[in-house]
Amino acid sequence: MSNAETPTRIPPPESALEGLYAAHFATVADRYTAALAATGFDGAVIPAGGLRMLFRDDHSYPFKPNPQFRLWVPEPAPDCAVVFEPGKRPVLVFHQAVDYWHAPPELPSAWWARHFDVAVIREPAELTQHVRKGPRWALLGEPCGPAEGLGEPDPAALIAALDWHRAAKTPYELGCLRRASFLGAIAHRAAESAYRTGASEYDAHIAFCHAIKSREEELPYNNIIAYGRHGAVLHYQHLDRVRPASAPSFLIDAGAPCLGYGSDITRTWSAAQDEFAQLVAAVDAAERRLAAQVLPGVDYADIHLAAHREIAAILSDFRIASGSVEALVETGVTRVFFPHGIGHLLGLQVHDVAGLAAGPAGGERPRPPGHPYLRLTRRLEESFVVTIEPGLYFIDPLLEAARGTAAGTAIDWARVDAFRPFGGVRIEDNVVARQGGAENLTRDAFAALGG
Ligand SMILES: [Mn+2]
Repeated sequence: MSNAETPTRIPPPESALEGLYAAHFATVADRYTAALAATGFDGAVIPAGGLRMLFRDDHSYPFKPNPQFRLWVPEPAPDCAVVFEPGKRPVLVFHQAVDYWHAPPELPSAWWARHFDVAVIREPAELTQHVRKGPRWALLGEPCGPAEGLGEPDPAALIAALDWHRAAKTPYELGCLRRASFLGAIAHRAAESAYRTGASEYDAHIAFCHAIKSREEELPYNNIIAYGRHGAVLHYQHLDRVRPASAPSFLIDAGAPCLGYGSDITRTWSAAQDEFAQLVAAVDAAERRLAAQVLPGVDYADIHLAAHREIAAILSDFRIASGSVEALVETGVTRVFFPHGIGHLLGLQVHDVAGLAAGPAGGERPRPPGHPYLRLTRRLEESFVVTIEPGLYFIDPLLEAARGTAAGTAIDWARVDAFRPFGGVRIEDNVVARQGGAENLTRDAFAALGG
């Protein structure tokens, strides 16, 4: 973006999001009020969730708060809950155990806390004392104590009505996501530098975390750090401690957190100025064209289909496959090399909710036939935040399945073999649908860092 509406290029620190939170809080309260009324509930109990213990052990998995709770509370602690009744001040029921093994959570005094009445409990079971008898409650999450009296668990109609509206982000949420992209860009730079100076996958991962002072468990999802052929595994999960003798390419799919929101960014690098670097540049250029299509009113499935035409053109330009763009799409050649969706909604959850929803009353908007992995089929609206992530990979099992089929006859197998050691390319940005033009949070973030 370079027009006059460009937001401050370097996002403010988290404390500066304070000014946007009051309006966000009001919007969430309005959405809850409308959704509860539409589905016949008088109020909602929204637990943060608790610490899950390992089987027959005395310590826990990392705390991953309930996203419904996090929509309200930027800095959650375990075993808390929001109790919301339309027209009343929401109550934050705050669990502060008497516990000398752990540092007890401090009563929230941050900028967001003054929007709540805070009620301290010493045991999770005391939550029920803060839920009035009589009203019809919905229980949106897993209580840590007894669920009795806390309402109907996870009512589908209410969840559908609430989730539908999470696609369009409030200015506060956009601020969080803008900052998450900025932090992600900083960390990506650190990981790339580590790759270029001899680090292993594991060390590049640690460089990523260190650059933004994040613990692994705070990241929005597990980092995908893939050297060479590992890049052909879409969700490659190992972090090899030893750098391989040959690491001709580096695919990193990793995001940074900001108050519960996360970025989801992928870059691919070639070690040399070789043909794979040109392939990366071609996918990068296609990604920019696709990201520019993120506008209100656009059917997201059309961007996905446009991505297949982009991939077809690249396959043809690089003589990886032969045939017209239409033929390469129609015969399924592009699906061999680009076997996932073009992206998804992004927010409190990396694959954010209601991507396939037909409306606030539920139902599903079907995927285009033959595209089973597309996670978003809605028409974009102002302030929707999505990823755009075209890829082009050399995936052995998909290539083997194509050999001998109509798609296989279009593929130049010698060219495929030449590219296999590089694994694949994916380029992924986080983009806001805006009437005046797509706002690319990720490109803006890298640009703010210079380059
Ligand atoms: Mn993604």
